[in-house]
Amino acid sequence: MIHTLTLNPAIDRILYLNHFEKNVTNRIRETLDTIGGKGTHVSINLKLLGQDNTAFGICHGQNGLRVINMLKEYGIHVQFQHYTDSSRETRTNYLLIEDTTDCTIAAESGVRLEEAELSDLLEMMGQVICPGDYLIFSGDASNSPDPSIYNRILHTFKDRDLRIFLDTSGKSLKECIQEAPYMIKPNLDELSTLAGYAVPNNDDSIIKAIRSLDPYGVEVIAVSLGGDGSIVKTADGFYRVHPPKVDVHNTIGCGDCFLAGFVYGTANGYGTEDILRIATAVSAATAESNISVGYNLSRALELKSMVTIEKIK
Ligand code: TA6
Repeated sequence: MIHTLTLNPAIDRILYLNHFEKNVTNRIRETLDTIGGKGTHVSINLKLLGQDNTAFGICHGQNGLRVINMLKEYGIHVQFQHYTDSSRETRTNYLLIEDTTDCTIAAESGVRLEEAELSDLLEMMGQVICPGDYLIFSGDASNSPDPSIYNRILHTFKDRDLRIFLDTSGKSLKECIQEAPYMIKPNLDELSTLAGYAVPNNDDSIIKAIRSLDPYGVEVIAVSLGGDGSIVKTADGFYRVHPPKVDVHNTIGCGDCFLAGFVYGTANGYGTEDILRIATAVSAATAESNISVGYNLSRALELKSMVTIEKIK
């Protein structure tokens, strides 16, 4: 079984405007609320591929209820701890999407979690997770009182031989990589943080930085380069992946969708190139959508044949 974990879910409030300019009044043309938080997005994108999965998480108040209901609408097994006991509300993230397709996110810090809430979550996860399952840690965890929360979860379920996919940033990424997750998906900034220097944006420098992470024993490192595709280290070597040219409406959520495609291909026994092909195609199809989660599946399948993959090392 595949499970995602979202410790800091959100409502994504999408603000469409012609152009965003600092220090002036910007007029919003249209707004739209959808579900936010990287783990919830991975769950939905997996489900759109036909892959059953469980979404674990913690949420609060009315926004939390909306998050749960949106996940249920997709037919996902929802295992969220929902608290209504105080004035705490699951966060709202503001996504500014301009006509130029430039995107900016202003993310709230989210509800500060309590130790008891984390304990409840761990207990619930313990009842659901089985040996050999896939667990996807996705998104911000800076709202946790325990900065090593992902590590703690891994220690708790050490005997269950889980396959861990990690897509986070900051301290959680630096801490959790120590536990040798199966896959990480850093962008260039996150790779620079891990490598300890500013990695220049060219293939050779990126490969060198990925190699510097060898001591951590992470099998797959997929460095996302936005519209320029990705460079991916796998057990078979390094690959340069070029996405198809698409009519981009918004790039928010493409990384979550890449991860969902990668997990889907891996769970369904695809070879490396086919995994990269499906991950890149669903991600490109997401860029064609004007919201932050979801894509047209038949379009994604059509785009698969337009992904170019080179084995580079
Ligand atoms: O990748 C897009 C997204 O999942 C949006 O839903 C947005 O709310 C944001 O990322 C949340 O990211 P964070 O790192 O704060 O968990």
